[in-house]
Amino acid sequence: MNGKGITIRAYKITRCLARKNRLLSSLLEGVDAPFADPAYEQKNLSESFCYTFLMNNQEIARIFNEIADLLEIKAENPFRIRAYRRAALNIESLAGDVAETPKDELMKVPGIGQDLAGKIEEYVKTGRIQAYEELKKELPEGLGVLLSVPGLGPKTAKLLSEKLKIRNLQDLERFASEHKLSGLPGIKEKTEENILKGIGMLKRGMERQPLGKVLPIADDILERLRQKAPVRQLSIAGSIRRWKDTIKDIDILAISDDPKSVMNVFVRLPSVRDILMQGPTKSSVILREGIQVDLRVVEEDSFGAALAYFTGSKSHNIRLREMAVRAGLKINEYGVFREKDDKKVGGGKEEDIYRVLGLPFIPPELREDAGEIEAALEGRLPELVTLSDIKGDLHVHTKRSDGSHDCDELIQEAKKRGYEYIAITDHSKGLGIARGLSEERLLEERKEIGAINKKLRGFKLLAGVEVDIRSDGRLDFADDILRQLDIVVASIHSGFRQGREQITGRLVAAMRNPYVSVIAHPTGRLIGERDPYEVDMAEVLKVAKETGTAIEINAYPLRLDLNDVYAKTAKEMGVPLVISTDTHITSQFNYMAYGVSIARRGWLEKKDVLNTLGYQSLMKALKKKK
Ligand code: DGT
Ligand code: CA
Ligand code: ZN
Repeated sequence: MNGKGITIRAYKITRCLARKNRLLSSLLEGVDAPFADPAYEQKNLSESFCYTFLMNNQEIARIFNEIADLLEIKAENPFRIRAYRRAALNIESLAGDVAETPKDELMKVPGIGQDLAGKIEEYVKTGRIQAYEELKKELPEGLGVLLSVPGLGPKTAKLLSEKLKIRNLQDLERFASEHKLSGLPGIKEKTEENILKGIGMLKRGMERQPLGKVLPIADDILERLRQKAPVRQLSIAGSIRRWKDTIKDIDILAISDDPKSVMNVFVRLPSVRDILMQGPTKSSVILREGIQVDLRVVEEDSFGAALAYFTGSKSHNIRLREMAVRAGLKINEYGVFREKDDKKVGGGKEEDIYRVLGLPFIPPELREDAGEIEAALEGRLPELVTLSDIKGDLHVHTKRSDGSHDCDELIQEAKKRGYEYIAITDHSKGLGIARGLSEERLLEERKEIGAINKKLRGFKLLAGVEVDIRSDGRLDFADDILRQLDIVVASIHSGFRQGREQITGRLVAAMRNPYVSVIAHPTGRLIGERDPYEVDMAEVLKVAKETGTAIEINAYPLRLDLNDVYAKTAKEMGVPLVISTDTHITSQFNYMAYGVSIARRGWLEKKDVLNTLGYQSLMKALKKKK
């Protein structure tokens, strides 16, 4: 490890601590919100968790990616193009806000040199990057819009712009649906279909955004309200509190003796673009990012009832209200009332709602009317896995492939999170763009890991690989290589558009290999960017059970697959599961919280998740298959 690494980490820790007590820690620890269920408290986290997807970082990453696209259209130096893309990737997942990071610190981030650090500085100071503005002027108008369509690359965008003078989405949609694109060089009917799919995804993406993007924005608003508005209590509600993977809008509840002032602060927050309505008990605004935020100020003795009501889900609440009616009670957002004389019997605390119905507290992640009420009635609610149950991360990349750190740096960060082990799973040779490892480089890494393990105390590295399942269904490495490893994670990175049988067949074949331990990101989706591939998940889970192959819940906020619904099915079938972050830069270890939230929404308990096991038991579990 070098001095450089230490400075970056020291910086990140400071940032993390500064961000303590914020939304996520309150969501996880019950600091502000009255969470009664002790299993719900995911301690440990506030120390290590800090946010990614920070707004400035995201915007700069977007601009850098667009610069890369524009440079590509101009056929400029491929190294420069790659530099922009690499910098974008790393900025996106940086722990600290770039706006608050000094230039010399920025330059220690992998991929950022003098030139790009200067551009970031310029953006922070002036809100724009001159070179980017000029680049846009040089190229036809509307190219940026075309490039924002998922799956539409620079080459096609340029072609459509030049040959058909397409300048906006409406035109693109019309041309594609009238088959006026096919016939252009390189464009087939399939391309038209994909463009239409991309437009659909773009439109849907405007309606619902990934949790990983919205949560930090909500956190920022709560923090500003806490600092500037006279609030006694604040809580997030709605789908964010339930940790749904995508979010329509942000719902916030507050208690205050001076609601008017609270609302005045709220509608004037710097990130507010439009005010939809402003009243003493409810105000709604639209943020710069296009996301709506509703803030409600409620009475103290109604706070619990309002929290339950606005946390939802709607279908969960409907069930509760039906139960209440049968018990001669009435539940609404103000409290619980006796039907016969309207006497209020609860509502200050959220537990009241469940207590009056004779139910234990139901964690927000379960409130989807997916059997949780029956389970609560019968006393068989799951004891949900928590972040502090996680003992290690089984999907981690180093800079040998497309990660940004060496093993030592990863170990230090993993230890900070209280882990006992991590698995090094670099890409295999077939994945050229990710600098996938050849057999020789993999075995070299295996040797290095052996040497490091000899020196380590109380921590272990697992020697692994993320072996590519090729388009033809074969694995990238032969068995005599795979059998030398502690863990083999197999996944699909190509041939996403193959048919259902073919893709299912590839995954099944991988699982039938005795050395494959885990199937990673099993549906290939990228929320808002790429739909899942066609796959028969029931068949995949059946074979996973049969062969003893684990299925991954990938915690990367745009992946989050297996999703909650399939995670629950997998648990019921007895399929072993792992929760992994697919870390490429150390701040991404923090994504584990998102993975755990999916697991919780899938009813998983500690015993259902392999990486809650200590090192010895984990190794035993991994060997069982072979
Ligand atoms: P989303 O779509 O990500 O915003 O999901 P939610 O669950 O946050 O939905 P939202 O924002 O429409 O409403 C927040 C909560 O408020 C919802 O989970 C339940 C409650 N709620 C909203 N509208 C109604 C309604 O018409 N009837 C009932 N019973 N509850 C409602
Ligand atoms: Ca909502
Ligand atoms: Zn990976």
